[in-house]
Amino acid sequence: MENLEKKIQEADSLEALEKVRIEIFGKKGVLSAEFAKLKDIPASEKKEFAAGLNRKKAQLLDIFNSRHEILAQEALHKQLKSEDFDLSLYSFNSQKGALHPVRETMDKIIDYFVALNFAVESGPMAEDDFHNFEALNLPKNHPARDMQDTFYFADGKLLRTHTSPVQIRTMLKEEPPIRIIAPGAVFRRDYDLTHTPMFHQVEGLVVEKGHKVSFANLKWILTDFLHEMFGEVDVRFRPSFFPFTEPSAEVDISCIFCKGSGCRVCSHTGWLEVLGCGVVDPNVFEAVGYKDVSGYAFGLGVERFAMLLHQIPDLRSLFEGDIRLLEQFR
Ligand code: 2U9
Repeated sequence: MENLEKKIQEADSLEALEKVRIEIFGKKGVLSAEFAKLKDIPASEKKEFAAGLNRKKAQLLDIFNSRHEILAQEALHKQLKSEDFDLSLYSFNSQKGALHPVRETMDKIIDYFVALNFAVESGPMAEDDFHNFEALNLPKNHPARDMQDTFYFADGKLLRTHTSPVQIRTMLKEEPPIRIIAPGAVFRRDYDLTHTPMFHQVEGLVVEKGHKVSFANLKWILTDFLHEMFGEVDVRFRPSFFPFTEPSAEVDISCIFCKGSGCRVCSHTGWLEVLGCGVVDPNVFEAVGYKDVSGYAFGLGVERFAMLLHQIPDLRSLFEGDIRLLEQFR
């Protein structure tokens, strides 16, 4: 009994301590043997003997527990030290990460316009009616609001259906000249092979004092942009309609798959629609309090660009999070 304390203190590893534990506290251990002596002790001394034994046991357990904690700490430190690794070491086995094709395409688009001195602006995804519709010449009950099936919140706010409210907010806080792009996620109630309820747009807006900018400037910049993105393609502007631009146009490139001779991707037309654009409608300028200005705007869907650039047939595959898609873009 005398040297049990010393035995515990001298155990120099968790394994050694475990042996001591069994030796002292085990079924066939020292303490069990001591308690067994109880039956041979006269009744008058039993109580005192048992109490003394229990005190000794509690004391030994205390010592054991603190020794165990010290050794466990030591073992942990030892393990952590042995697993220490050098982050600066080069590995031939490194796996390359990849940008998601939507991110990569968006960066490419942004880079083009940033090189031409466009600033990149952003704004809230939860918008109000004024910034998403009203200020963009889409008054309540305007039939064009049906073009965009909108997600509404209970309080009347909505998920922006385009990034155009960013341009509205920019014009409300700044004076021309304005030269911005607004990249970001937008939301529409739509889901099929070519539509997802969330997708990304890059829209652009240029505003100058007086009559400095015209459709001609718009044509030049978008033609140059499409050549930068798709290489040597033909570009054509078709008359179209948007509430926020007048005149408006949709922009096609000659089909990059069949070079214009007709295939399934271009529905045998030889052309792929890639952009919408126009001269900013005077009603939009009026809504933000701009006078005597001229401007043009354009918009594009990033997923559509990514699909064409990487020949991805189903838009939905961009959002399924399947690693097998991403692996192809390392
Ligand atoms: C302001 C004024 C004008 C942005 C424009 C388009 C034409 C357009 C579509 C392309 C594919 C949306 O993602 S898509 O479905 N966009 O056709 N967007 S003009 O015009 C603006 C924006 C803001 C203040």
